[in-house]
Amino acid sequence: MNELLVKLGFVPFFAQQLSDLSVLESRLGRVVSVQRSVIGVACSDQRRSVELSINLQQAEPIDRPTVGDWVILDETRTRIEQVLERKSLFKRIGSGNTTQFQPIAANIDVVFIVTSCNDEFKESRLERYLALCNEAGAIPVIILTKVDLTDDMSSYIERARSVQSGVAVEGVNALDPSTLDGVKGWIEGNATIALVGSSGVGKSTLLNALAEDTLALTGAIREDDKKGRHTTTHRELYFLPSGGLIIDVPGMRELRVADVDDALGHVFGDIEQLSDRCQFSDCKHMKEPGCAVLTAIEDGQLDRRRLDSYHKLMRENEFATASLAEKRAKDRSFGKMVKGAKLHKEKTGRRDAP
Ligand SMILES: Nc1nc2c(ncn2[C@@H]2O[C@H](COP(=O)(O)OP(=O)(O)O)[C@@H](O)[C@H]2O)c(=O)[nH]1
Ligand SMILES: [Mg+2]
Ligand SMILES: [Zn+2]
Repeated sequence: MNELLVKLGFVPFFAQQLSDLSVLESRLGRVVSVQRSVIGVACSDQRRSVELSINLQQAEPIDRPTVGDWVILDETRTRIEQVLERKSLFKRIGSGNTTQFQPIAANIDVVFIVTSCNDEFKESRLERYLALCNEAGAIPVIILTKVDLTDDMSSYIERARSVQSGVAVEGVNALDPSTLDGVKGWIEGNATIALVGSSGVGKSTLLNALAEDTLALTGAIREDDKKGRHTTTHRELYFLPSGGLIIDVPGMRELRVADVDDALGHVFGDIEQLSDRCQFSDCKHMKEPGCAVLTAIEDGQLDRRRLDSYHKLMRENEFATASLAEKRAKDRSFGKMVKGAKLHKEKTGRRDAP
């Protein structure tokens, strides 16, 4: 197989989807950047700036190409004709009132959930990211940056480990390359990694350190609230000289969950396990008698904060999943109506409703 495609992360999963192998030469590529309607695609012969085919322009947002996607270009090599089936996808619900999924990063193997050893650190944010990451089908690793700025690194590590049983945690000073061995261990072969986390936590700094080059701009955080400015404004896929690819995902202010039932069960495995011992099989762990989860809180075995976070994500998930289902049903009946109108027109030549 073409060496450059392999370096780009091409694996048999994608090769199997090709009916015509001649596309390998210059029509198959990986999306490395998306900026409005201009899409950067790395092919084995060169990097191209292309647009979407008319069909893809009209497709649902989730079906349009995103960073990390494998795509096939048209004959003229100016438009994306097809997006190959994804092996994993980090997605989110769009901001505002739109109940629609937006693809964030496709075909990723590992997600580095980046957070720092200061006031930015919040268990509940990590739990939210973990749910999305488990749902995406990628391995999560929590990266704790700015260990050089705390005297109490071990307590941050302990808190990070508590958000999901067995989750990997690596502490780094992103400004000191000698602290990155643990992180590098997660970048095997030509794996694709997505960097997610609030702005200012050091994602771009970490990327530059791993690449041993200034690939992405970095920005100072505000002293008063430790929040970052949005220095990185678009998503891009970068090559690491040592092998592997990294997608720098700019800080997302709003990160709602949806369709993460199983993932929540995984993140909150401790609560799900306790709930087997609740008196009622449909116990919501609010104030029911014989609730093993509430007893665990009373006994100091479980944090109240964690149960609150679980309830919050469950509610949010139920709400979003319900509105997604409603939207899908609406789209389906709209689709039927359009189809019906077309059929009617074909039969009668008239355009009035059936
Ligand atoms: N002391 C220290 N500063 C860091 C570390 N990681 C990042 N920074 C600083 O934090 C600021 C924000 O970093 P940046 O990479 O732009 O964050 P991003 O928004 O997540 O991409 C910059 O001033 C970095 O120099 C770290 O591990 N230790
Ligand atoms: Mg950045
Ligand atoms: Zn219960």
